Amino acid sequence: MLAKIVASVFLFVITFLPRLSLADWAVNMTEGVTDVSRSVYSLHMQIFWICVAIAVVVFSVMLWSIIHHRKSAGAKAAQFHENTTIELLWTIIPIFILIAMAVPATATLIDMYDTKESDIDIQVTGYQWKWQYQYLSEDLAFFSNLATPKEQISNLAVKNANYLLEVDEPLVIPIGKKVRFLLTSNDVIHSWWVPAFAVKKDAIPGFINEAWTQVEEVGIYRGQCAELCGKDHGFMPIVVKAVPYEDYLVWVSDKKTIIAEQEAAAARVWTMAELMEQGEKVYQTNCAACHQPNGEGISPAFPALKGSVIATQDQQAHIDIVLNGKAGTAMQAYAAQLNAVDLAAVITYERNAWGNNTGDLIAPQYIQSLLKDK
Ligand code: HEC
Ligand SMILES: [Cu+2]
Repeated sequence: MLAKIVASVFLFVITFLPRLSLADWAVNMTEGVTDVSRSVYSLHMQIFWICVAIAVVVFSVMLWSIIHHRKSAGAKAAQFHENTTIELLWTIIPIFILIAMAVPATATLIDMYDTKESDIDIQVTGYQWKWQYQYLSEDLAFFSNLATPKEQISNLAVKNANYLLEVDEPLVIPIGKKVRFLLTSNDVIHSWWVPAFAVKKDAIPGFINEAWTQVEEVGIYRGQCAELCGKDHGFMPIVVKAVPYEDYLVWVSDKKTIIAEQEAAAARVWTMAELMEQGEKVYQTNCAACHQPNGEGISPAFPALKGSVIATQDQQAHIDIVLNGKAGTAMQAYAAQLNAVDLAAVITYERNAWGNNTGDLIAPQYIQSLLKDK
């Protein structure tokens, strides 16, 4: 019997040994890079060791009792009811243990909830399936989309080191400043989770939740949506770039210039080839998750655009659904998400890709006039 147990334990260890020896194989939480994340970590370790101590005491007493008072050794059960001393002990000791755990836990929670006196406020909005970041005092807003190429997702190419944890536009924040996040959602419940900051907060439509962080070290920190939010829940990662404050200021002004230039580009004349090229990019980033890269959709949830009535005939209906979405469906209003050039490009693309050879060119200037009327 004993030999058998030893053998199976040995087998178990042998099976898992190669995994244990992997350099980056870690089971514990990350310590993170903020005061809060470190206190969360040490709280976790404190409580973990309290649990270990309790387990050692309880199981030792149990094992000792099982072995020394077994029936085969002639043990007779003591027959008694009520023992005030024991009952007091097993009530009072756990109370002290609980208090010892509650005091540091409450202190950490109060700290996490203290969003007062922030230096920078950023509204984070969850969308199916991307994040929008709005710098409230800067009049600056943009979307952050998954950047992992489709070929890697479908196992047609070698996966990057940061597979599914990379985005086109990371959130940029300065180190040494208190950054407050106001979290909400445009559609379903998402959750914004960056383990290195110990920030994990639900983004709920119609509500604003608050969280904050103050990062000390320059670096790139990665996270994920932590609330099952539909088909591409696993494809809306979070990337935060923490940079020195001066670099942050430069980034803000550069970013604003780029956005202004992109908006100004709507005024010029765009050729079919330019719009198709830009449109394909916009489509793959924003639309392909539902309508699929080949425009065939996923029946019955997401309609095909290849050969669809709207995408091949009624131009106004096409523009309308892309700009305004369709209430009560997963089709979002893109007027608030994309600029005039990208909207015109993606509509032109849909009307001419996959054999939708309408030859229609939607001018960015026209879309811009529609956006202005809103
Ligand atoms: C989250 C999923 C999703 C994404 C992303 C999405 N759509 Fe849609 N789209 C839908 C759904 C669902 C419908 C069907 C709405 C309905 O019930 O009529 C639809 C309908 C459409 C239609 C009408 C098709 C027809 O023939 O009825 C067009 C055109 C369209 N979408 C374009 C776009 C464009 C352009 C983008 C990207 C900028 C996009 N969609 C992104 C889900 C999505
Ligand atoms: Cu989500």
